[in-house]
Amino acid sequence: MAPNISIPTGVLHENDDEVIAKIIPPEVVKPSERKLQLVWKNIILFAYLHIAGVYGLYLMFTSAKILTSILAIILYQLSGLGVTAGAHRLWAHRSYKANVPLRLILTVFNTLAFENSVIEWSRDHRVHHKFSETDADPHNAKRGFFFSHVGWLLCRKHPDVKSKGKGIDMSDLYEDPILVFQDRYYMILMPLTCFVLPTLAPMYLWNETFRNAFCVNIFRYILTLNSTWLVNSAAHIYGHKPYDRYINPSENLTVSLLALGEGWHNYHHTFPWDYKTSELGKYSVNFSAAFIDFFAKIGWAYELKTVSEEMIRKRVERTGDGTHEVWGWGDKD
Ligand code: ST9
Ligand code: ZN
Ligand code: ZN
Repeated sequence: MAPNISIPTGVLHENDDEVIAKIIPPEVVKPSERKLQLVWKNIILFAYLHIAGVYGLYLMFTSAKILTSILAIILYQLSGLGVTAGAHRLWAHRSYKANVPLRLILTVFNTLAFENSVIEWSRDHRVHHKFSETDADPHNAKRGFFFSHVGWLLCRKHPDVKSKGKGIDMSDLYEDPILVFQDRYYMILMPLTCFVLPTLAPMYLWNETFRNAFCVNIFRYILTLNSTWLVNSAAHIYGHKPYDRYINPSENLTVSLLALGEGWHNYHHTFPWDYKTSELGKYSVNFSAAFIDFFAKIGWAYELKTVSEEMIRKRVERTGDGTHEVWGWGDKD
């Protein structure tokens, strides 16, 4: 039976592993057996969504109106920001603060993305960083590309995720009434925001057919999903490690392009509190950083956390794989 361990931080720091090793008794960390309990409801749902989504992509090039496709691309970006600038950088890592209007906007964008409520998403993500690539990591990349990409959503979680996850402090998110509201009414808000409204809008605003409006929106949804999942799979497997060669997360340009700047994953796992999740110049393949910077300019986002050049340089020298200078990771644009 695992003890109820309280790890007193929602914000993750460089030496967390050492702290955890001291807090958690060794017997709790013992490798346990992996019993695969498939969740057929999810397997059928995701299979259906992917078939409908691919058909939606076909319709975009054949019968859908151009406005329907433009809307899908815009919603992909907005829902993506709800995950990157919202669930990930603002809430899971607290890498900056946001006023009420911005938190409301990000909550709407996040609900459009249907990646579970911010509270549930952040709990899994904090567990992912704390226990990265162990059985307690919900999408442990050591179990292969498929498991870390989507497989983890198709089966019951490993018992270590639940036992060790209990120690994650989530009180900061439960103090935000916007997030509590989203979590409580998720099963009403999510279907309306992610599926119903984006299907009805093209039908009523420019006379799109139901089939085109529905399937193109499903394509938009699975595009955001797969772009997000690639951070857990591809960016934990492929790419350079200029900041820490001892971990698997890597710098991956393709993932960054698809995931609005979230593919710079070696940097992110090394310095998880940086609101940019990368060292790169603000706007080069990091739309999410540009978005946060814009709101910082108008005063809606504030207390943006970052990492000093000195700290990065020291870390690169100490643990980097030697590609930092070769690839110009530190260049400003
Ligand atoms: C989706 C999420 O796709 C994707 C997240 C990706 C994260 C990526 C991060 C990378 C960085 C950011 C990049 C962004 C890029 C964006 C680009 C955009 C262009 N700690 O979960 P349950 C306990 S979602 C502590 O049901 P099962 C807890 O007591 C897709 N405790 O486990 C819980 O009860 P409660 C749509 C935990 O039964 C209880 O266990 N959503 C933790 O094993 C049961 O929890 C879906 O399809 C924890 N971490 O089921 C839904 N976890 O919650 C999919 C659990 O009441 N999910 N507990 O406290 C499910 O159906 C289920 O979760 C399951 C596991 C079948 C997978
Ligand atoms: Zn990761
Ligand atoms: Zn993170």
